[in-house]
This record gives sequence, C-alpha cells and structure tokens, in this order.
Amino acid sequence: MATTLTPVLTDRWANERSWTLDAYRKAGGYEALRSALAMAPGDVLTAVKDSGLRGRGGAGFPTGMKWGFLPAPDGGPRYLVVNADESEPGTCKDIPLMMADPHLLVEGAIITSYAIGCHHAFIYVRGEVLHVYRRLLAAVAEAREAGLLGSDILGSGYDLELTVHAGAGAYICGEETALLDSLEGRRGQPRLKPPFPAVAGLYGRPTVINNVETIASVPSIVANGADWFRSMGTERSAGFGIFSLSGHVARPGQYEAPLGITLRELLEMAGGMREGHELKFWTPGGSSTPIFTAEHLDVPLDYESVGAAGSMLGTRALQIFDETTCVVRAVARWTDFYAHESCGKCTPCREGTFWMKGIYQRLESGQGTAEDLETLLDVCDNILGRAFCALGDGATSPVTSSLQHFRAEYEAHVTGGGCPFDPVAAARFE
Ligand code: L3W
Repeated sequence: MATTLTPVLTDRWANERSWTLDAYRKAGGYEALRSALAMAPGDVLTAVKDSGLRGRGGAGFPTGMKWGFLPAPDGGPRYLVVNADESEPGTCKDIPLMMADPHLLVEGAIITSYAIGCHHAFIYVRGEVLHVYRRLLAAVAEAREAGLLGSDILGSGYDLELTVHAGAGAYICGEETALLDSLEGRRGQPRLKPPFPAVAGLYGRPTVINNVETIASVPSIVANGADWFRSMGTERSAGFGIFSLSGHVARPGQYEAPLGITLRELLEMAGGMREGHELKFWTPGGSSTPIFTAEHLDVPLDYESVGAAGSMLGTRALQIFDETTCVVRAVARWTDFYAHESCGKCTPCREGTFWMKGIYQRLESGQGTAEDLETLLDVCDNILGRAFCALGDGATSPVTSSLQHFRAEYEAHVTGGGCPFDPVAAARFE
C-alpha cells in the first residue's frame, strides 16, 4: 500500500462552519473548478479515467469508463445524476459528507458536468434526511450567488443548472434506474438494462449516474493529478475511501483511508473492539455483501481482495458484531428490511424475501425445523441471478454467508427451541 496522503474527503469536516462557501473557499475550495474550466472537457475526462477512480456506491465500476460510454453529442441534452439515496444498511458516509462539506459535492458535480457536456445536473437525496436536503439547497444557492452555477460560470462561457431533488424514502430508489423513474415522477422501480443509463437514462437521454463519494473525489483528482490518486490504494483499486465502522467498536465513525487497508488496521484507528469483547462477524460493505468473520481481519479492503475472499467491498460499511450477537437475529433483521423494501416488481425477490422472513420468524420463535435451513438455501438459490436488480441478490448474501460460517448456531435454534442468546430461551440450553 502506498503512503497515506489521506484524509482528502473528510479533511475539512472539523473546520468552523465547514458547510459554508466561505469556509470551503478558505480551504482552497473551487480552485479545482477553475483549473478544470481552463482545460478541455475531454482532458478532464482523461484525468479521471487515468486516475483509476471506481464507483464508490457499491459496484466499483470504473468512473472514467462510465463517462466514456456516453454517445457522441447530438445536440440534445445529457444529464448528470448524483445518487445521494444512501440507504444500504450500515452505510453512513454520504450523509455526513454532504452535511459537513456540501460544496465539495457541488464542485465535483460542476466539474463532472463540464467534462461530460451536461448543462443540467441533479442530486437525488433521500427524502427522510431533510437536514441534508436543506443543506444542499443552501449550498447550491450560495454557489449560484457566487457565479459558480448558472450561466457563464466563472466567466468561462459554460452554463449549468443544478437541481436538488428529495426522494420519498425507498431503498429501491438507490438502484440507478429506479432512481431515474422516481426522478421523472413515477413510482421507483428498476428498468431493464441494457440500455444502460449512459445511453438512455433520464427522460430517455444519455445520463451519467454516480454516487456522492465518487463525485466528491473528482475535485482532488483535477487538483492533484491522476498519478497522485494512483499513488494511494492498490494497483486496481486506486485512491482512498471512507470506511464507516459501526457496532461493537470502541469509537465508531468514519475513517478515511487508502483502499487496501485491513479491518485490523481500521480497528486500531477506532480503538479496537469494545472492551472485553471479541470480534465475531462483520460486513465489509453493507448488509448486501457476504459477512466475514475474525478469519478475515487481514483481508485488504480493496475490490479484488475482498472479492477473492468471498465477499464484496460494496459501500465500505463495516458493521462489527462481537460474541454477544446472535447471527441469526442479525440476519433476521436484515431480511425484514429486504422484505419490506422489495419493490415487488419481480417474483423471486418479492416472494423470496417474504418466505425468508417467515423462516427467520420461525427460527427465532423456536418453531424452526432442520428442513427450514435447507429451504432458506433453496430460496436464496432461486433469487440469486434471477431477480430483476441487485436488491434480490443482496438479500441472499447475509443468509448464505451466515449459514456457511455459523451453521451450528442456526442448528442450535432448531434443536434448542429458539435463540440461545435470548436469556429466557437460554435457560432451556442449560
Ligand atoms: C454502460 C455498460 N454502463 C455497467 C454501469 C451501470 C452502473 C454501473 C455499475 O449496483 C451494487 C449492487 C449493490 N454500459 C455498463 C454500464 N454499467 N455496464 O456501471 O453497474 P452494476 O450493474 O455492476 O451495479 P449497480 O446496479 O450500480 C450497485 C451494491 O452495490 N451495494 C449497494 C449499495 C447501496 C448504496 C446506497 O445505499 N446508496 O450504495 C452494496 O454492496 O448490492 O451490487 O452505473 O449503469 N456496458
């Protein structure tokens, strides 16, 4: 791993009134925009491509390549949509970033729009986080007032409108095509891909959709260059990211670090597990990524290594559980979430998550059978690869991985008539 040049994304969070244009400018903000506007749009795109930046929303798709998928200009509009619909369980990086440093996102959105030839960009933010919505509106108003948005930005001749749109709070709207339906005013449900949004997205026009953290990384690449970005992280997982540690750690929170850092190293930064307790299991990237155990403490948290170890880097939402947690209970909670949030469009996800929820209820109430464990795996098998979007696959990850690592704990729920971690039920195990 290269030397640490971080923090970048979280660098200004503790500054006084960090969310204001004044504070952002005092810290060098909007200088990258000035540099970008002096470059040809294609050169900005090339810098991002060369940096190796990959999408920070979960899939890790190369950002510059995605921008490069836009067809040649045809005189019609093309759009940038920032996916700020953060809702993957455990994921809590975009909201603090937008609260503490909204101008970083606005600057990234302007530079990206310039690079891809877009004149109207959107930030789609969760409706429940009204405070974030207001903060973004205030930042956009300040930027407009200062000539950083609107027509002839900084005297460059480039025009851009930036609209902040609040969703109604549905996990499915974080799926890029459901987000587009919602943004167009319809019920958010995923669209068939291809065509990918790059070809036919918002209002059927070419559209780039990127996560908040991806767009917020762009100004630093323009300011410091692709090589600087590549000097951090690993060869194929370049740069840095925000790792969100939650659960049974001494100091939960956001830890910015180069990709390729390990949980062992992150735990050192976070003061370790809560005193007197041991790591039992954790998610590397939200509940949609297969769980890891203490065996995986030294897996480098980059796309390739996490994949090779059987999971996904996802959103880098590290939910940490110690030995006091019942894994069946934790997965039951996540399964409830997926069943509730399934949009209902496709049968495998709608029916499968419903059945899994019922099985977990039986297991927890002491009415589970050995056959239920096989049925869980069978249902997962019938969702995986057969659902309309990634939400279905994601719902199977905690189920199959927890059965793989903690089968005996599931069996104890069957043979012991309920949860061994439940003090009332535990008496039955004595
Ligand atoms: C043009 C092609 N574009 C791919 C684009 C595509 C998309 C991106 C990645 O799911 C994951 C999911 C969650 N021409 C293209 C192309 N693209 N081929 O590249 O696409 P894809 O399908 O690999 O992923 P996705 O549908 O974006 C995202 C996982 O992230 N996840 C969820 C996180 C949730 C949040 C949140 O709460 N905000 O981020 C966590 O692990 O399960 O696997 O843009 O259009 N030929």
